Amino acid sequence: MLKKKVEDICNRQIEREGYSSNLYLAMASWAETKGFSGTAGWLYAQADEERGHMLKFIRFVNDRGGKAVVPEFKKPPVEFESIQSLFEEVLKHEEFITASINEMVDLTLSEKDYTTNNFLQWYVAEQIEEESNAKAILDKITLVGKHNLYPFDRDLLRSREEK
Ligand code: OFO
Repeated sequence: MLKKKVEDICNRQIEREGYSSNLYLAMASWAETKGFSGTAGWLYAQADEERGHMLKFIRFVNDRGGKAVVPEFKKPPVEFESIQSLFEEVLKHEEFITASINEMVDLTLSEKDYTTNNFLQWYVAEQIEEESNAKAILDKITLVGKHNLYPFDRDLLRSREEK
């Protein structure tokens, strides 16, 4: 049975993962309307992954005898300044999610909830990957230069097709 404190922080994370999904969906939609179909495809896939992360938390809370709450979500931004600033925002957001997961890990240790701690390890590993993906994309943008984003966008398109 989940302790109330742990249940509450899991519900907080359900909101954060769901917001991540909506944020990437908003970014995908913006990129699509600007003609960056590769970037949009990458972001649409990312939005699906984040929805998966939210569902995983919902199932976990309910399986452990808690009650997962589907929250209201804040509206994500509609406009983004540029492809570069969009990915800077992705990285910043993922760093925020990492800090949030780390805070949960701390709580499970102080509450001696080793089951939830074990469950969270999947997210710890996932965050390493997500931060490094965002950093790699930003490096690529620097390499191609802000004014020649066409090859970059094709590259992201290909990276999805290869998966
Ligand atoms: Fe990318 O954040 Fe979920 O975990």
